[in-house]
Amino acid sequence: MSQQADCLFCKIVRGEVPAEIVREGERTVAFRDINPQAPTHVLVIPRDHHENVAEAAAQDSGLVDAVVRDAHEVAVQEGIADSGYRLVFNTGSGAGQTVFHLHGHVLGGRGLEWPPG
Ligand code: DGP
Repeated sequence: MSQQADCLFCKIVRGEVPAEIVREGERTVAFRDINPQAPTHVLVIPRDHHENVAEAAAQDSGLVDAVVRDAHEVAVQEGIADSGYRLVFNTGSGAGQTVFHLHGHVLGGRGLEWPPG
C-alpha cells in the first residue's frame, strides 16, 4: 500500500484521524464530509495515496473504477441512488481541491443545481 505520512486522508485511512466512516471497501474508505454541502455528503477515497483522479487514472485505472463503483454503493446505502446524486472530483486548486488525496464527493438528498458554482 502506498501512503504518505503527512496526508490528512491517509491518516483517516490509518485510523490516526477520526472520521465517521460509512463504508469500507477492499480498496476504498468512505466517510462523511466534515463540512457537508447536502443532507448526504460522503467522501470516497482510495486507501492508496494519489493526488487526484487524473493521477490515479494514469497510474492505476482499476483504482478509479473501484472509487466510482464504491461511490455508487454508498449512494445506494444512503438511499439517494434512485432520486439522483452527484459524484464530484475536484481536480486542482483552481477547481476547489483543498485536500490532495483523491476523493469523490457523493452529494444528494436535495435538489442539485446545474451549473455548479
Ligand atoms: P475538496 O475541496 O474537493 O478538496 O474537498 C475536501 C473536503 O474534505 C472538504 O469538503 C472538507 C473535507 N474535509 C477536510 N478535512 C476533513 C476532515 O478532517 N475530516 C472530514 N471528514 N472531512 C474533511
